[in-house]
Amino acid sequence: MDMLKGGLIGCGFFAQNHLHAWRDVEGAEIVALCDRDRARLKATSESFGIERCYEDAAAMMDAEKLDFVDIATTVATHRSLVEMAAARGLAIICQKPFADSMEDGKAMVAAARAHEVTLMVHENFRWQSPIRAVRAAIDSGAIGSPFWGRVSFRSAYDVYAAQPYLATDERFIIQDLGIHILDISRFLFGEVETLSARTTRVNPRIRGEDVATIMLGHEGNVTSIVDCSYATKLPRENFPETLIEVDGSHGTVRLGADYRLQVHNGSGTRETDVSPPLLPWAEKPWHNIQESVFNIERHFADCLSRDIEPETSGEDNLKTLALVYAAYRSAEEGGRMQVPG
Ligand code: NAD
Ligand code: 89V
Repeated sequence: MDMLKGGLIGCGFFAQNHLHAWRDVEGAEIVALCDRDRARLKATSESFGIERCYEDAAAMMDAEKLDFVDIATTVATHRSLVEMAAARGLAIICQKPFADSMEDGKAMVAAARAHEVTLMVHENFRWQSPIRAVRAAIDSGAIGSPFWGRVSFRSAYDVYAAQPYLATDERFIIQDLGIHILDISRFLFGEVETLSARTTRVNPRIRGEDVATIMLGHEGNVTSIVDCSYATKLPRENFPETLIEVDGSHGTVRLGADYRLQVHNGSGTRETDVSPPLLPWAEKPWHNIQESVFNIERHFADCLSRDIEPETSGEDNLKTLALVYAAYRSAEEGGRMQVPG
């Protein structure tokens, strides 16, 4: 099979993880880089030995023979870059948050459909191996039918140092982090019929909300709580671990700190260590997220080579995006129930 050739757009903080992971993905490689910031482009080119560099994305797409683009810019540029790539018949993997509005998200999905190109969202948290282990425990039937869940991310880690836009954007935790946690809840408990949210800002030095608590009513009468905070000062910092509780008709699953997975039912309690591997280029505590970047990129390459729809396709991600916007609407109305859409 021919090697899939990709061009990466946006050589900022998180793209460095993309590039490390692409080196390990069989059957795909990044052959060209683009960033409108010349210094970042040069530094990334030197770090990864990728010599074909562009300051303009359209110029890169027109000059290079690419199969796909990897969009690692912040959200404001996603729609124009996705439409540009789709019009040229290129497959696309695009970072989260996929879109700034439902309208933009739907337009991107429509563009990909019109040009018959694969569009996948880099919604990577559900690709973390501890999260996959929770899903496998549920799917094994060990706890019967889930009826309640909690997906929780609480931290006081200084995320603003590496990602300064998180402190200055009008909206913060639901759009940046809650989007992952809501997606995990969809992944574990199914599609959402109703939602209610409350938010607050604790840190006076940032613009948006840094705490959100969201109650979701899923199809099949499952209820879940998604709670996120970047204002929670714990004795032990868990960043960037997502902690999970699932109650089922025959037992319970708990994903606790330090990646301890506990499955309990009438036969007893089984505890396992589901720590993600520390990839050679990764560093703690980010290794959990970094491993999921490799997993999602490998999935994208696999879908392209087999011509199948990715799990976190643009179309799928519109359902997660709808939860984000419903959560903001609900919070603006003091927690009133919303139907996502
Ligand atoms: P960043 O600001 O560090 O990097 C973005 C880069 O894109 C900058 O270098 C900028 O010059 C470049 N850029 C912007 N528009 C461009 C354009 N039109 N053409 C060429 N280059 C352009 O941002 P970041 O922290 O790396 O975040 C990038 C995206 O990754 C965001 O959407 C963020 O939410 C996401 N992110 C995802 C995860 C995850 O786990 N999935 C983690 C962190 C960040
Ligand atoms: O994963 C992310 O999207 C990051 C962070 C973990 C800091 O929220 O922005």
